Amino acid sequence: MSKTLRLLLGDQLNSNHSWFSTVDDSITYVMMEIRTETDYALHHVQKVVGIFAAMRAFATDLKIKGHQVIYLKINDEYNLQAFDKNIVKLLSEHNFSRFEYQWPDEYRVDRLLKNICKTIAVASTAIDSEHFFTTRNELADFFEGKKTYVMENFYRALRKKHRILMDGDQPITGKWNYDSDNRKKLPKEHKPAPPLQFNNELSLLYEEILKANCKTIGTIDASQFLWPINRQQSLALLDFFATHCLPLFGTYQDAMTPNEWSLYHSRLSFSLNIKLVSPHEVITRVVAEWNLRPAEIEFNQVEGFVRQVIGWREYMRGIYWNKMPNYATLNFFNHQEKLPSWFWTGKTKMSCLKDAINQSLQYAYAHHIQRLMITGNFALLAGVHPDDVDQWYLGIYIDAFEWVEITNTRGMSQFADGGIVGTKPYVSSAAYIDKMSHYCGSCYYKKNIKVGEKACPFTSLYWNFYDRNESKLAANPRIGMMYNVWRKMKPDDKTALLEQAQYYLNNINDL
Ligand code: FAD
Ligand code: DLZ
Repeated sequence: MSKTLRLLLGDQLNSNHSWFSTVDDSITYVMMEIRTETDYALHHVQKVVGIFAAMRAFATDLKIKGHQVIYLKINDEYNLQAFDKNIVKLLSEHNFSRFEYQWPDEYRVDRLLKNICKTIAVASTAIDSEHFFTTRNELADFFEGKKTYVMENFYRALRKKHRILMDGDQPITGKWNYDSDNRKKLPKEHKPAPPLQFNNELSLLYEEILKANCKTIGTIDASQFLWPINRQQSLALLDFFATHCLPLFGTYQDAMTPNEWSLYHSRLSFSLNIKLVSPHEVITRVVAEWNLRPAEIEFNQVEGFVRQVIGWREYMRGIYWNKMPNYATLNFFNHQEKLPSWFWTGKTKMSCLKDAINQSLQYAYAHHIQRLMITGNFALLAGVHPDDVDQWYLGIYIDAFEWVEITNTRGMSQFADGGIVGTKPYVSSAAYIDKMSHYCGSCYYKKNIKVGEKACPFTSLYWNFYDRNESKLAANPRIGMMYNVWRKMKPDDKTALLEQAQYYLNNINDL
């Protein structure tokens, strides 16, 4: 009997994949916990534990269904700790005559697997992971010949193509995008529903990871691991989101407040990115909820969510496959600074950054506006090298995989791509942070003070950013207005702001 070895990666846990529709004794699946993957970034400990737990649960499930599975644990002595070494060894030891894999989501692994196939003596094939709405090249084809890649156009085309919230060729309500309704601050006394957390007992797995000496960041309560680690829990989280969070998702999508770490966000990104649920299932469930409760759930809530999943998520993936590997080298502003040391500890006097970083260390999660307008905003204003920024984001979040991390970080957040993903840099002074959050009231720094000991660093760094990048940004029509304000400022005020910014940049680790 000719035998086939099929590789499954840690983010390919799609139980609905056509591979699993029949049980075939000539096929063996291999899954491996390996050091090349635990070590390519300084991952959050919850990310490593979560992925290993989900991989193990998936392998067990496959075995229960009758599939043949080889599972290499991190401390197994015959584990050679790299995809290529383990595959070559397994092929020869078990006399496989074929090797198959699903197209990976990451460029590095894509190259690696293609190279393996060139060196092994057996036939090989790769197929789609059957997860996304779009193919790897769909965005490139859609924008062929265009100078800019406008996300909104791609999003509308996908809504039409997949008939989501549509009435024939038109959006069901007559309007495509409700973003302008989705920028409310959380009322002071408002208490969101507590997030659904799971109590997975993963202490033994955590001990194995400690024994393997994998270097990680962040904290964990492994006896009550809170993230979903299987399909059933992922579907429960989706259900929880649709029932309890969707009604206010859009309204408070951009809001930030201390001690509420996820507000009305879905926290589905981990389950989605490792493919325990599909974007199709997520959209279907959410649209069904809106159809059931149209009086309770305003349209801006559901449209806002759908836009994140079929708009931004698919768009970022398309940009990644269109622009890699060059994308990873882009540094439009030629930023060279190091990430402040407190990004790794949360020990800063700035209330917003302290909260966003500490919650990231505690939960391996921050919501989009915390990532974009707090940590990302600060890194950009401080002129941090995009490589450093990428390394931080690629490690710290449980949902961080390069295809969606780098496009958001280097692209949307750091504008290091010079405007492929975004039309302008996402920077702000204290005013925006105060408008959208409750951080400033309790901060050591004062939002209204521009210079002096208690001046909020965001404000002087903001003007310093515009001043030092004038030659690159002044012609951008979306920010011309800021340059008018800057030019009209009194020379003494400008000098004071720039001196204040320089002082902060010189003492960045002490802020
Ligand atoms: P919700 O707010 O509930 O949104 C629903 C879903 O929409 C998310 O689960 C996600 O799948 C999708 N989504 C929302 N925004 C985006 C976006 N900008 N790009 C792609 N998909 C989106 N997302 C990741 O999945 N992995 C990352 O490594 C990652 N890194 C980021 C780095 C930076 C600097 C920024 C600004 C954003 C990053 N994002 C990343 C996008 C976004 O912040 C997260 O998807 C979101 O916070 C995940 O939380 P959630 O599931 O509660 O999202
Ligand atoms: C992120 C990650 C980690 C930490 N560990 C593993 C692992 O041990 N084995 C594995 O197959 N996958 C792991 N992953 C996910 C991979 O890094 C991911 O599959 C690739 O980046 C492709 O997206």
